[in-house]
Amino acid sequence: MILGLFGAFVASGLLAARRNDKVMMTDNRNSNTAKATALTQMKSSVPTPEDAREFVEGAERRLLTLWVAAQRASWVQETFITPDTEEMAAEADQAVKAATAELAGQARRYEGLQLPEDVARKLKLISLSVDIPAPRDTAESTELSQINASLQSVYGKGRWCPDGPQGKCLSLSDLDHLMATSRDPKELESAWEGWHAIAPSMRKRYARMVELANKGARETGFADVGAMWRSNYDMAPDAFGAELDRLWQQVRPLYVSLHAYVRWNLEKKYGAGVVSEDRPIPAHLLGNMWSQDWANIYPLIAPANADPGYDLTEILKARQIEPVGMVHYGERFFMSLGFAALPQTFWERSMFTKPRDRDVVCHASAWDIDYVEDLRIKMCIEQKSDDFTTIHHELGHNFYQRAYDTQPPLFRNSANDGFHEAIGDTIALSVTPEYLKQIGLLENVPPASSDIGLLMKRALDKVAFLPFGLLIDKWRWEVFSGKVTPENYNKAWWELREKYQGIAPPSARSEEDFDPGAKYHVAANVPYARYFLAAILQYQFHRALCRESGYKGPLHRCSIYNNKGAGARLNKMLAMGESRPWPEALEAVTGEKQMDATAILEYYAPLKAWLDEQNKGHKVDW
Ligand code: X8Z
Ligand code: ZN
Repeated sequence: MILGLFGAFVASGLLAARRNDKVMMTDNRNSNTAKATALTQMKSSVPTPEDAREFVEGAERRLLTLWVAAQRASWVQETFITPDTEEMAAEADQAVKAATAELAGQARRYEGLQLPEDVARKLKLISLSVDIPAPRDTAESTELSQINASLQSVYGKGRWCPDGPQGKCLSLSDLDHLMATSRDPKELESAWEGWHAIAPSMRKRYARMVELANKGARETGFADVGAMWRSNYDMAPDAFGAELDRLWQQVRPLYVSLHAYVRWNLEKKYGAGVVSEDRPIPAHLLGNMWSQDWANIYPLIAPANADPGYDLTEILKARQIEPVGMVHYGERFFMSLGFAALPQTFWERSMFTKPRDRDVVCHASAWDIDYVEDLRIKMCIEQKSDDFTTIHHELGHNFYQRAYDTQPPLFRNSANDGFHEAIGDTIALSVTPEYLKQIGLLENVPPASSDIGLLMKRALDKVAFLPFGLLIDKWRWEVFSGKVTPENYNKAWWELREKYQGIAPPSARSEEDFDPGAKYHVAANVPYARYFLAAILQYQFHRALCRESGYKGPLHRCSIYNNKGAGARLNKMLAMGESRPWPEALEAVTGEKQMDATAILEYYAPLKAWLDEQNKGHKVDW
């Protein structure tokens, strides 16, 4: 699936046994014949580039089989959470982790050899192919896989039962709806706290997971799991950290302007006793459980005289477009760019809506079960605008997966993980009023005077997300490095939330709580810097594809719908998979070799100027 991929490994018995054999041979034989034999064996054991190629190809065959088995087990667990499916998913995950560890250990034999680029790249990618590496010890690696599967289940089964477990309970979907629509601060605060109460039970297990995974990372040659995650970007881990900070500095002024405008408008709405220009914004008032997407409070802060003139949620409802119909709109967009239709099995095997009779992980994801054509999405789609966008996001993963399906298994991935997250979002940026009119969902395209409204709506989703996208892994990197210990998990979390997002918890929190665990990607161990990168990259891709299509107007009104030239350019990059360093993939679409936030700044430039005008006389920053 494209959220997690797999966890860890273990340099297993096989490798240990071989090492022991060698020791016995050299130690116990004293005759000249024995010495000569040992010498020949040592010579023949110096590996050649050909050996390395044979090794990686064998490793790929072995991993592919295990990956497919783990995907199947994981699909069943996430669409039917029971103790049995959890156990089966954990077992399949452990098999992947064990094999990866063993192969990563063996790959070190080829270090220092002059190798063809593709072979060297694959050797490096073996150890990076799991997100959570397991230690060599089988008992520990089993424990780690069980912890991971159980954290995922706790999250999937999470609900809030205000009147106790016998009373009526609210699922995350119910709570999402409440957070999006309620304007009662007390009710919002209770819902926020109710959901966050699922996480304290994860705390101990999370701390143990950190210990075990770090052990695995060290055994593979990384300082800790955070350093391992940062090593996956074709640059030194520290350089990657600096790159994120550089991009954040580029976009921070835009975020700060939006934050200030939202804060004083919320103060107007709720009063200074609830929100004040002197303090960070309370996290429960932003229309989203994690304050990561603020689009739901648009009506509270909508600019006067800039009504975008339509509301996609209303259109979907009025036209009775069902979940599967919404997915078809997404598919047709990709087809308009020249991509082939999704396979029949996609429609038969995907989970589009929340089943009524069982626990599932509703958090949206895209899957490529057999790494060739068994593409699926898993979502609990509702008739609303954000789900329309998320469908495009997920299909972006699926079309990427299919574009690279003829690459060797270790290259069947995106150029870097930010690319995978950015493709569907790039397409969703082309869901403009002009596009909606073209496909018959909208009668009149709103005039240019509506631009501030349109941009504001989008910025509340995309610009508001930026610091959140950054801080999740800032927190995890410090947790994995040991800078933040379990005694400080929550404190460190809220320090980062304040520092980057300028938000505060609705009520006092303590180390009894485990607020990071109330976010899916922490419970499920999915690295998160990818979403920050995607939030920047999607505008870079959008700008390049719009140029390719010959478009000349403002970026936020450009749609590449129906443009085969743009589609071909995009496909060129997708088909490369992870076979080349990501700057080359970026260049294939944009002609640029650096990730660069000037495209997102250009996109929102009219809004930024407008916000700065409105914010005059108000406090900016926190
Ligand atoms: O997890 C997702 C996707 C699946 S890869 C729905 N996203 C992040 C989130 O929900 O936190 C997309 C935006 C950020
Ligand atoms: Zn995604």
